[in-house]
Amino acid sequence: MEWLPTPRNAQVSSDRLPFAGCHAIKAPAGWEAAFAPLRALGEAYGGWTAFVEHDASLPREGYHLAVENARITIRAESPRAAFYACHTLLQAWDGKSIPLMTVDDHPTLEWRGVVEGFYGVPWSHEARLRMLDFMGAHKMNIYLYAPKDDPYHRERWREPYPAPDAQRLGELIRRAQSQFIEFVFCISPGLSMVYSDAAEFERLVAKIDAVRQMGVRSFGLLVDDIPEELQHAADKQAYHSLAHAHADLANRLNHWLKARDADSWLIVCPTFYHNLGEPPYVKELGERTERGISIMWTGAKVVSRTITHEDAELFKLAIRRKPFVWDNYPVNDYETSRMLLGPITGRDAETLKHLEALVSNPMNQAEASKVALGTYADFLWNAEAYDPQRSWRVAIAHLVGADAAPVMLEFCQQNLWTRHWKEEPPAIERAIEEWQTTGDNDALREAFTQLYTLPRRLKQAVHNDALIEDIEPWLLRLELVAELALELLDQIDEDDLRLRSILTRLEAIREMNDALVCDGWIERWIRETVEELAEG
Ligand code: 14T
Repeated sequence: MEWLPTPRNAQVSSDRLPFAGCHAIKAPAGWEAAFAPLRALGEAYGGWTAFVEHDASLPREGYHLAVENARITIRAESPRAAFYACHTLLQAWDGKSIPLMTVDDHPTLEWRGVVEGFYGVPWSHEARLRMLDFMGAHKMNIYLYAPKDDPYHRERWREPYPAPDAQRLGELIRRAQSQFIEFVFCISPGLSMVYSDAAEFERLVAKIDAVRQMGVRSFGLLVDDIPEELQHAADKQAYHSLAHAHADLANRLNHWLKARDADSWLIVCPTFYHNLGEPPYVKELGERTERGISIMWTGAKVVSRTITHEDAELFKLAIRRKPFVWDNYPVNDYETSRMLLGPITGRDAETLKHLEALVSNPMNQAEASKVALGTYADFLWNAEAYDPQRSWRVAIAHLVGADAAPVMLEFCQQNLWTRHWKEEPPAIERAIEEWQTTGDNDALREAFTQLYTLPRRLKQAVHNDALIEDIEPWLLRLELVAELALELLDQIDEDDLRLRSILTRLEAIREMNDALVCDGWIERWIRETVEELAEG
């Protein structure tokens, strides 16, 4: 079974029964939204009835699902848990039949999700709506709205959203609700706010109140990537330190929120968000910030290749609460020529024990981010059983379908590197090394041909247009550089070197598009080979 995330405990029979939806769903009052995914199949005639029951003894978000002869029973801890049971059921359905099975399931980590927190072009409204659906279907339960380059989020934080933006925001909030996702509206006032000024606080809460009125109860106060010292004379007067100012603002905002809704939630992203708790700022923030306010952390680095449980324990000690992890993978805003299409690794079940939440900061390319995000959904739900390679395959299959999965995997394998995120060198590096010792042009031609045909094979197989649009520059670049590498091999074989023209074409490719594939190995091979041939 290609479930994503992997259920904790599933007994699946080889017996399958035809299934075309339910003709009746019996559930507790008020739980209607939880089985919308089942209802979406339509009301089918014939045997199937779903019985949904509330079971408060189950773990948080836990559910029990049984598919027996023509009868589905779901026991769930909450409507959200019932919603997840429906998705487990739907993932087991092949469009015609469903296996007899029982599933017992609940998540490893309480809060699992996405922070749209990168620099550069924010996701489109459509991409966000699709992302929320994707998250719900993969049992992720929290989305932080924090695109750095939404002007009303950071630069012009004081100004209200214009009506059309506010309307789209409302639509996002409703979509998140329908997917049982906690919508967290974040604001980044730290570039200009005078923290001690009462009028500034009023502006901040006016902005937040408008979003609160749309049904949001969770907010993020982000003061990352701002000057590391207090900027305004009034603040230097009022506060001993930056941490003092931030804690005071967070506490005031939290009181304001709690006075309006006891279930509100405030999450703070500190200025020093990557360390092991040693900066005085972090300790002071931890001391002064009231309990119940969450504090974010990216691990020991901005982009943390690993986040160990030792790291998490140190930061936890400093801030006096479990860190809320803002995980900077697969974000590519710091190196936009690259894509990150590998599974999440470098965090484990032990790490999660010390965390309150973990949200992934993805790429500007929303659809392509779903490869990594699918593996996050799996890891965060069932960390004990997490196998990155299996998860990777399944995440890809969910995104492009089983038939296109092998070719998409081939492409993903070429896009695993950035300055901060390193994997083993790509396979083409081995092929090049071998060629250097054997001089076997045919073997290398074979390897380049695979890469040259990959974009075309991928476009034939993958019918997800948004995904193709996301990766188009990388497909184009791969095709062109692999083609040029093949041309150079031909020139060598035919003893007909036109090196100047090779270099001119390479330059033209670079000028038209700055996407980098295979960690730049093909281009390097062309350049170095041309140089050697020119010398020799
Ligand atoms: F808030 C943080 F947790 C955080 O990670 N902030 C930004 C984030 O918006 C960005 O997407 C991410 C990856 O580039 O890193 C942070 O931004 C930085 C970090 C730096 F070290 C921007 C410039 C830096 F020098």
